[in-house]
Formats: sequence, C-alpha cells, structure tokens
Amino acid sequence: MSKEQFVLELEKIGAIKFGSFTLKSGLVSPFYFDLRDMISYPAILDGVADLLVERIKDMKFDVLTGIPYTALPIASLVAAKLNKPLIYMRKEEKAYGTGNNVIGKFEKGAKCLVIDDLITTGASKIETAEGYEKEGIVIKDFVVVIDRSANGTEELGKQGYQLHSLISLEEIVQLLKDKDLITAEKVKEVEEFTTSLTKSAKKEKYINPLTKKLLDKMNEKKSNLVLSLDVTTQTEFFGMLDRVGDQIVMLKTHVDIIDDYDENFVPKLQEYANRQNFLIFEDRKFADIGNTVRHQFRNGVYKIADWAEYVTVHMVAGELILKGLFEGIENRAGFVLARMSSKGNLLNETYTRKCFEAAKKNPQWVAGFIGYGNSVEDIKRFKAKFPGNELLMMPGVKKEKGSDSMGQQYITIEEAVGGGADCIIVGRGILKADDPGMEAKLYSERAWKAFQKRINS
Ligand code: 5BU
Repeated sequence: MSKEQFVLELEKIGAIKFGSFTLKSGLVSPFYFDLRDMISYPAILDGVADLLVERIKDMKFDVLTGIPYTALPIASLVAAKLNKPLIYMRKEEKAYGTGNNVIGKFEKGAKCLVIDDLITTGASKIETAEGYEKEGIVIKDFVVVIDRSANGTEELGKQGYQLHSLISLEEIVQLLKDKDLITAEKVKEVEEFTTSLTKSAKKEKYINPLTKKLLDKMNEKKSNLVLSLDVTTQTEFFGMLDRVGDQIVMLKTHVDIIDDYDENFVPKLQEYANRQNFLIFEDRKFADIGNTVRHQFRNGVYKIADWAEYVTVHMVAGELILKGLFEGIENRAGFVLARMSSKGNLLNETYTRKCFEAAKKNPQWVAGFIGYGNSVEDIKRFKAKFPGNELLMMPGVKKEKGSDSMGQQYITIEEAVGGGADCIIVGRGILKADDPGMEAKLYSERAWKAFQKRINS
C-alpha cells in the first residue's frame, strides 16, 4: 500500500475527519485524527506496518515498542515483520512487587525504538521515554504514523530525542485537496489553525510577580540558598538566624514545630527578614479542600497568610486548592509539590503532569514547583516540562550524595543546580555543621556559582 492509498483508506474509515472539533484543551480544531479503529481493517493495518517497516528498517535498535493502546498492535506487527523483539510498558504502574513495569525480554541498556500513532505536543512521548529509562532502556528515536504537531520535533529535540514521521498533516491536507475530498476553504482553516498553534507555543510566557520577586532577591543577594530552619525553640531559631541569615535568599519555616511559639515570634521573624534581607516561606504543605485550607492559611494560631509570602501546596485535593488559598489576597503564591525527595513517595509522573496542568491554568497563584531528581539528566527532563517561568525549588541537597534513616534522599549542590534547580533548600547540611555560618556561606557560594554557570551556558 502506498502512503497515498493509506491516507485515502484512513479517510474512508473515518479515521481522518475535517470539520469542527472541540479538543480536550477547549480549542476548536478543524481536523480530527483517531487511528484506534484501524486494527479492525486488516489490509490497512498490514499496509501501515509495511510503511513503517520501510521507514525504520535501516535504523539501529535492539527492541521495539508501541505506546498503548493504539500503537501497540501496530508495533507488534512491525516487530514481527522485522523479526525484532517487542516489549511494552504497563499503562498503570505496578503498585507492589519489584517493578516489572515492562513486559517482554530485554537486556539492560537495550536501545528501544518507540512507535506511536500521533504526535500533538510530544509531552506523552517524553513521559513514555522517562518510564523506559527508569527501567534501564535507552530511548533515542520515536516514529509516529501522523505528525499533526506544531512543534513536536523541537519539543522532543530539546530532550535529546529524534522524531520521525510517516506522514505530516500538511501532506494529508494536500493529498485530500488534490483528490477534491476537502475544500480550499478547509485547507485555509487548517493552515490558520496550525499557524496560531505555533505562535502560541512561542508566545512570551507570563512571570508571576512572586517568581520575579524571588529572582530579583536572588540577584540582589547573589544567593539561591533557602535555609530550612527546622529547629524547635525560638532560642535556637533566632540564634541560627544570627549566624546564617546574611547568606540566604529565603527562609523556609515549619512554624508548627516551634515548642515555645508565642505572639512575639512573627514580629521578630519579620524584623530579621527586613534586616537580613530575606524572603519568608512557610512549608505548610496544604492539602485539604479549598474551604479548609483557606482557614488553615488565614486563621488559627499562626495566621500564616499574614507573614509568609510563599507556602507549599499539594495538588492531591485538586487545583481549586489554589483558589481556596490565594483568592482575594495580594502578594502571596504557592510552590506546588510536583515531586518529593523522600524515598517511596507516591507522586508519580501522571501526578507531576497534573501539577503542571494546574499551574498552567492558575499562573497567578504559582511561583514555582518543589521538585527533586536523582541525576542531572532526570532534573533536566523534569524542568523542561514546566509550563511557564516557574522556579524549581529543590530540597534533598547536601555536599555529598546520600540519605537519612527516615527516607530523605540527597543529591549534591552542583547536580541539583546544574540540572535545573533555581534554589536549593538545605536544612541539616547547614544546621548540623560545626560552624553553620561558614557552612551556609559555602553552600551559598557553591550554589550561586553553579547557578551562574548554568544560566550562562
Ligand atoms: P534537610 O534537613 O535538608 O533534609 O531538610 C529538608 C527540608 O525540606 C525539610 O524541612 C523538609 O520538610 C523539606 N522537604 C523535603 O525535604 N523534601 C520534600 O520533598 C519537600 C520538603 Br516537599
């Protein structure tokens, strides 16, 4: 089957449609592609498998996969025709046992070629690659049947992947126009739609005022060190600030761990913040329904909203938590917990993606994300998916890699910042040092140097 015949067959079975379709994102698209039903037409399935074989037969790979569900049967047929082993990833992560998220036989380090039916933004491809990479499989290339994206090649390219496609949207439009299967007017609509997508992909991104405030303070103080001041008395708290306050851009508190908290604590903290020139961030990790977090933030003993400009927010209750927290108050924003540093935490990739989606919809309330990665590469990939100009705040940082006995994991200052952390959040690395003042200076200088190096490269 030729490419042209294949496109005409798809049109006949309704897999390619032109009209007016509302997408998940709310956008109205003049075309709609859905290749799911193709498996019920053996001649078409066989035809596309042959076309894919032709496209990939000279590429170097050890195993082949298809992204479930649509592309998996296609990849099976291609693998059989090429006499290559097939593997695939469970759609749901296994919640127990020793992993085994990949089905099929493969060697660690095997190079895997990924087949998919369509590409729109590239986000799900990147997620797939990360899943495989975690299992020791190397991904470099993706092959899609139809490229309908505005900038998929660039998005995958940024992450070091190469996109190959059988047919582009433009080719389909051209062919159907030549065969008088769509009107010139429709062709124009498609062109306008794709141009507007490309433009919006490149549009200048909004900067949250509290993101900017932190960036300005970092540049003013030449520090991207956030101190996590996890001590339990006011004497220790302010005693430590006397020694380290000048080195930090921001202080992270857990106000509820101060045994002798009283009404003097906040005014004193504010006096230090003014004098030592740092911002205040309460790591409260709000996680309840909007109405409850609104009270937890604004009322009670601590009245956090009165003094903490930044707070941490879990997304487990849904994105309206942001409205509950920040609606109607000025100069406050959240750091959304997109990934955690503790071993065995339950924030998986889908959850992380949902955090990004929530931030994208509510940029006025999100200054950044809390995130962790176990290598420079891992952090880079994570950061590349941020929807806008949010900052990456990273806990789990020490001078040396390691862990504690209660699940905390650490990477080094240079790995964290080199990968993409904008600020490092450090507690015990400084608090437990013989000379916390000197140690804070050292962390601050190393993190700032790594930050300058990354920005300038
Ligand atoms: P440490 O002493 O540097 O391990 O302290 C790290 C701090 O960051 C501590 O206050 C934690 O509550 C906080 N933290 C974290 O370690 N990991 C996370 O994923 C998040 C917060 Br979210």
